[in-house]
Parts: sequence; structure tokens; C-alpha cells
Amino acid sequence: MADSIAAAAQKHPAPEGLIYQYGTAGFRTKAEVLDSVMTRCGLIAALRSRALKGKWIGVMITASHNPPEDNGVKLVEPLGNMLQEEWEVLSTEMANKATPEDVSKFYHEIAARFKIDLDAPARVVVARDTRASGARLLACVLDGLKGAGAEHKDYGFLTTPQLHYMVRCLNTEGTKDSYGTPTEDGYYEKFAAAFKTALKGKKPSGSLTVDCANGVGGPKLTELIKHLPPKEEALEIFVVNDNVIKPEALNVDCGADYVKTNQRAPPSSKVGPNDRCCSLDGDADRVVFYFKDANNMFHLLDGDRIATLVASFLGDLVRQSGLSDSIKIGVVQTAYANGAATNYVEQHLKLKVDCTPTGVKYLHHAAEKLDIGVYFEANGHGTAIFSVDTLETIAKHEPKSTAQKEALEVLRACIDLINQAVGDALSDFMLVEVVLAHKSWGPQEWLSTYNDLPNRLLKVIVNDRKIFQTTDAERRLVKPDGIQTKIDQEVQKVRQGRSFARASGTEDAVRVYAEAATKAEADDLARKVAEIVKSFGSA
Ligand code: G16
Repeated sequence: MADSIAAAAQKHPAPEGLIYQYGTAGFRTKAEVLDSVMTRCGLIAALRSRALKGKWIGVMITASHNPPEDNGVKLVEPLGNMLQEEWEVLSTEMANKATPEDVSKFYHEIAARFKIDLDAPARVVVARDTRASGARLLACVLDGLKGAGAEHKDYGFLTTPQLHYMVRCLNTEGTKDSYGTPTEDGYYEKFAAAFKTALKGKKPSGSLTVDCANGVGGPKLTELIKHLPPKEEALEIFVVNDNVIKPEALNVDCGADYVKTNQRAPPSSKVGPNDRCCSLDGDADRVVFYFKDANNMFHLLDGDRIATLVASFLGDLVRQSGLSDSIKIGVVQTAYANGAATNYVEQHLKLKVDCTPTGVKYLHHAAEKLDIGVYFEANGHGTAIFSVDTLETIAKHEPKSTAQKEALEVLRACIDLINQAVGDALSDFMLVEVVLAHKSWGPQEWLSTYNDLPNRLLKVIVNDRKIFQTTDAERRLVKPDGIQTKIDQEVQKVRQGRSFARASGTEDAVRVYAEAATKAEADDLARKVAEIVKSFGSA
């Protein structure tokens, strides 16, 4: 019998001299060099499904916040989690095999190593964002799936969190843990209904303008709105930057990454003072809020702010429901979290903070160890997850008063509103609106909970970013030798200074973060650390 694995790999040969790596969020690089990687990811997805006795595995084709000419692929585990680390390593090895024969050999080696029955069913769900290269790369994935004899469902265009939702729904369908109906309508109905229940008749003040980064979030939000209560009863939403007909506009001068990095609204923004705005990224798995005050000053309400808002609200609900003795909340952040946010959580909310390396997979993993784990990266990626025991405690709890009953109802609705599979910009922004409506807060009240330390994020292009190796949840560099001492010397020169540098896992760059007592000091520190990185990176 002909070797269908080698044949699939043969159809999409690997370009010579390139090394691929399953990074922070899958493989991500220029779309033109990704064909072979896609086919091989199809093979890995099929193997992963077989290893899990035919459970559905997800393949999402997206490069999220990256520029339009990039693309990428992430694999999704049966409950909607990120791919297990051991399989990331296998994916990297598979992506770098030189010849079709090597690919086939490695495919069979994996099967032997994990005792995978190659006749077992393999089921894979695929979806993509709106990038121009998506259709071609999807065909490459499908060739891999066909070569491996896997069954597949193609959902066409979806946001990344919708794909995670589908995977979880398909794997829990018909069980007591059923997560929902695995259709787009099922997604909209579930989250829209939870939004309505969680609001409990409270109407958010004003409107919300949602910048969709000209990505897949635009059309999907438009669909979601059709399922939400009418604007007279709930929230008025204005959808902007939703042009997916022009793929070259994706993430350009708009979107969550633009707003967070530049600390300014998209230049096209036309909102008035104190109008709430939020920006999604290209695949709608992150969101940041912002507004301009009466003096036309821009204020960012980023992932740290969402985490503190959500943690304090869930804490209130747990207390008001009479559950504070049995449920503890914790917050998970990364080194990018503003020092003031960490302080606020520890000192004011009196909650435990864990710090992990960048990457949703790390935060999610740390949050899983908590009863309620609220995790957000400053860039707006995140969600809150509830342990199985906590869900059971909340489901079984008998309220002892009307006040407890009402709080419990909102808490239960929030559980449905929060996408438990992965951080989801659409679900997250609705959660924020619910909290603001319950607190009768506008953006100004939200902002006034604490004062961010001025900060600056820079990108430095170097010859080889892999030489920058970190420790202590990416807060310190261990390589190149001597670089951390130089950074420390600069940090000590400014008041409330903190800075770190780390290689990006999604772009060919080193990221530098700095914060300090004043904007000038933060900018200066970031610039100095960037210079240090540059000098070591060009050596
Ligand atoms: C991905 C990851 C995030 C991470 C971001 C930037 O986001 O899912 O966890 O914060 O990349 O990572 P890095 O600094 O390593 O480039 P996205 O929205 O691009 O998928």
C-alpha cells in the first residue's frame, strides 16, 4: 500500500533552511512558508486524536495580532485547552523533518512511542480567521488529515475562542458536562442568554464601541448582537473596524495590540468623552477597554484592569452568596502586569497573585489550581475558570436569604457567560459590561480604583532572539552573560523602576517592558534597556 503520510508531506515540501518552532501560541510566521507546517499539523492533530481515543482535536488557522502577511496554526485539546507541552515538542520536531520519508517515519515513531492504534478513529475540527492566506493553508491541513485518514469538520471562519468552544462542545455532547451546542448559533445563544441573565435587568450606561481589528471578530460580533437583548433593554453596541473584505487592513492602525502597545485609540476612532470603547485582536481572543476623558486624555483599561474588576466582582458575589468560607479566589498574571495592579490585588482585594511566563497556556494551568482562578495578561488575554468542586459547591448551595439568592443567580449566570474553554474577547467584554452595570460604574470609576505606574513596551529586532533566555517567570535574563547586570543598573537609577526583556514567541523580536514613577522615567528606562538588548543582540 502506498504511504499516504509521505504522499501528503510530498505535496507540501518543507522549504530549505528554515527552522520552525511551536511558540507562545502555535506556529506563527510569514504565511508563504507555512504550507508544509500546516500539513504536518494535520498529521499531528490526527495522532493526538487517536491517542485520546477519537476525541475531537481543534486546528485553528490564525496569526491573531500579527500583520496581515503572517499566518499560523494552533492545536486545541479536547476540553478547549491549549495543546499539551509534550505534543508541542512533537509538533516542532515534525515541522522540521526534512523529507516526506522522514515525516512518515516520525509519524509512525510517535504512534509506537505512545502506543497509538493507527486504526482508531481520528476526529479533527478546523476553522480559520479572515487572512487571505487562510484558504490555501486550510487545504494544506486537509491534505494532512486526509493522509492520516482523519474525519474532519470544517467550520469555515470562526474566532479562535469559538473554535475552542466547538471542540469542547463536541467532546462533551450528550454527557452531564455538556458545554453547549456545537454550532455558531449554539455559541451565540448560550452567551447571549447568560449575558441577559447576568444583567438581571440592570442596563449598562451609555454605549460600547467595539473595534474589531478588521478581523473575524467583526462579522461574528454582528451575529452575536442579533441574539442579544434589544439596545433599549440592555447594551447599545457600535461595531467599528469590521472590514474583512480587505484582508490587508487586518490589525493595521486598530485592534487590541495597537491600542495596548501605542497607548492610544485607533486613529479612526470618533467617540466622544467618557464613551466606553474596546478593541479586539485579529482572532478575537483578547480585548482591552479605553476611553477619552473630558480633556481628551486617553485612558487604557487593559487586561490587568479587567482582572481586578472581575476578581473583585466575583469576590463580592461569592461573599454575598454566603460562600466565602468554601471558595477562594486567586489572580494569575505575567511579568507584564503593572506593579500597581499587583499591589491592588494583594493589598486591597487581599487576594493571592501568581506570576507565570507569557502564554495563555501557563496562566490557565496556574489558574486551574485555584477554586476560582482569574487570569489575564496585560495585553487583554484571559478569563476566569472555576474548579470542578467549586462548580459543584455553587450549583448545590442553598441561599439563606433573598440577597443571597440574588447574588447566587448572578454568580451562576457569570459562570455561563465566561468562556471556560479559553479567554474570549466577546464573552469577556460582555462580562465587563455586566460588572459595570451592577456597580453602576462608568469607565472613570473603573479607572479610579488604582493608578497605573507609567509604563512602556518596546520591540527590538535582533539577529537571533533565541539567545535571550529568561528565568523567574521571564522577569530576569540568564543569557547572554552579563546582560541582566546591565539592566539592573539602569533599573536602579529610576524611582519605582522595573524592567525586563524577553524573546517574543509570536514575532521575530525581543520585547522590552519598563515601568517607573513617571512617564519620562518609564520611557527612558525602556529605551536604555532596549539599547542594551540591541548591543547584546547584534554581537
Ligand atoms: C499570543 C499568546 C498570548 C501572548 C501573545 C504575545 O497571543 O496567546 O498568551 O501574550 O501571543 O506573545 P509573545 O510576547 O510571546 O509574542 P495572540 O493574541 O497573538 O494569539
